[in-house]
Amino acid sequence: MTGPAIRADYVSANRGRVRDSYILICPENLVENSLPHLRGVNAQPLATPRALPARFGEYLLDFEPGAGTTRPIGAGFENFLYVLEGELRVRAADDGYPIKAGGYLFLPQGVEFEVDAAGTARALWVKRRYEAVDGVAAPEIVAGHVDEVEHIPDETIGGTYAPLLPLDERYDMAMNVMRFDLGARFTMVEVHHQEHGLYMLEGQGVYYLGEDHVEVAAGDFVYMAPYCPQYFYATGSANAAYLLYKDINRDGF
Ligand code: UGY
Ligand code: MN
Repeated sequence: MTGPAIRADYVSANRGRVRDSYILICPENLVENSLPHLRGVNAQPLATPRALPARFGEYLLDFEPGAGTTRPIGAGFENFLYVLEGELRVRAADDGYPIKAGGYLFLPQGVEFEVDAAGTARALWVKRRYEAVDGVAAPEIVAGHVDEVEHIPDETIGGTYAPLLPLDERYDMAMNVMRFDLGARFTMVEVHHQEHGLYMLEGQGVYYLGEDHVEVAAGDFVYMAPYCPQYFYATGSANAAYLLYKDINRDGF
């Protein structure tokens, strides 16, 4: 006897979770949201300082055709944009940056930006306050595309990582695309003082977070607080990939 399929609107089908050391938000958990000076953009917060101890913001931006900023935004923060679908046109520091899917732009604190989309587009926006250090130079604007970045094998994750930003000490944040062949797995459980914002780009897997095993799939977002034990293995029938924010090169004070 076969019963009816489990409906996504059944409460028991919810996968979203809030725990002491992590938060999982799935596409079906997202609620429409708007932000000042972004017209025609559904700007859904994934992480903000309201979530556990997060020191950064990460937002999923859905642009209607012709949508965009009504004035420059991003003042007082360093900002990072990664295009998931469609194309964005960004203007910053007297330059224009057309960004297609897989493309990205990092703007150091002090550089505001305007953005619009001719067609529908989807992007991630990460922002945080820059932690300046005496004797360390300020970071510079970085524009690129994930396909032009070297994918470096990393035994500890059983996959590869592509650093979208330079990893030197001018930068206090890393944005890495991590790729995993089907069946790949970490070779250690990480516990570290840095926090993560993880957006699943492709495939699926099981994430060990805190003391839980949690299934994750493309479109899911995970916030990992400092010291959250973490371990990933790729499951399903295709390779997996995620975009990972990490605070780096600073001592935690
Ligand atoms: O660099 C990292 O901390 C990374 N390996 N963590 C992760 O993918 N959860
Ligand atoms: Mn980690």
